[in-house]
Formats: sequence, structure tokens, C-alpha cells
Amino acid sequence: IRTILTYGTFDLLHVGHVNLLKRAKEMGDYLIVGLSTDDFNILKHKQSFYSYEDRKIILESVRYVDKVIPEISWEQKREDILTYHVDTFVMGNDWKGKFDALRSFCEVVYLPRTDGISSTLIKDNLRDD
Ligand code: C2G
Repeated sequence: IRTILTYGTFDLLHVGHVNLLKRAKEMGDYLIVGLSTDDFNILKHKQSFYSYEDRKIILESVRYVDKVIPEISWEQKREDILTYHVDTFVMGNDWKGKFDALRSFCEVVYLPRTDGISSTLIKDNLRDD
């Protein structure tokens, strides 16, 4: 079976995330998501609204997702690819080129982002001030 791997914070799950997960799953049979922990979010200078536990529960409810693992460092991708025998590593194209070094371990694919939606946009528009 073809195993696909992707990473992200996936906060305030929205259609941009779902489109990415859907297209990633369509590239194989089994989709693993490396979900950024709250601590790793700090390293990414990101603050998520939902905790890791809640983001994990929400992600595991998505029909395209088969397994969720914690993303705790920038360096774990290589070992995750080897551990899970990953065939294809997928990210949105805001990361285009950033993970090309992984091409020696598996296929690397950058998919177009979904325009007009982001967790930040949602948060900014919900603010009532
Ligand atoms: N995404 C998308 N369209 C959007 C928003 C997000 O396709 N409108 C994609 C991103 O490109 C990414 C995935 O959805 O592939 C998850 O988005 P984030 O949670 O913002 O991921 P990010 O914080 O970029 O984490 O080690 C990699 C990092 O953990 C990536």
C-alpha cells in the first residue's frame, strides 16, 4: 500500500486543510499526519486556538486521515519517513522547495494552497473588537 505523510498545526480546521488532506489521501492508500504539538507550535512562532489533544481528536475524525503522530521537531521528518515506509511526502506549496532534501527518501509533492482561507483569517474576522 502507498503511504502518504504530511505535517501541520491544523488549527480551527477549515476547507483549506480538508482540501489538502483530501488530495494527499488521493495520492495513496494510507495518510499519516504529523500534528504540531503545542510546544512545537512555539518553535514555529504559532499559537493555536485548540490544544494538541483537541486538534488530534478533530483530525482523527476526518475521513481522509488514517493516523496522527506528534510533530515535535523540524528534524523528525526523515526518521518518520523511514519508520512508516512513506512513499510520498506532501505539503502545501507555501513550503515549495523547503523539503526537497527528503527526495532522497521518498517522493516530495507540493500542492497548491486553497485561496482565501486560513486560521489567522478566521481568528481576525471573529474578533469582536
Ligand atoms: N493549507 C492549504 N490551504 C490553506 C491553508 C493551509 O493548503 N488555505 C495547507 C498548508 O499548506 C499545510 C497544511 O494545510 O500543508 C496545514 O496548514 P498549517 O496548519 O498552517 O501548517 P503549517 O503551520 O504550515 O505546518 O513541518 C511542517 C509544518 O508543521 C507545517
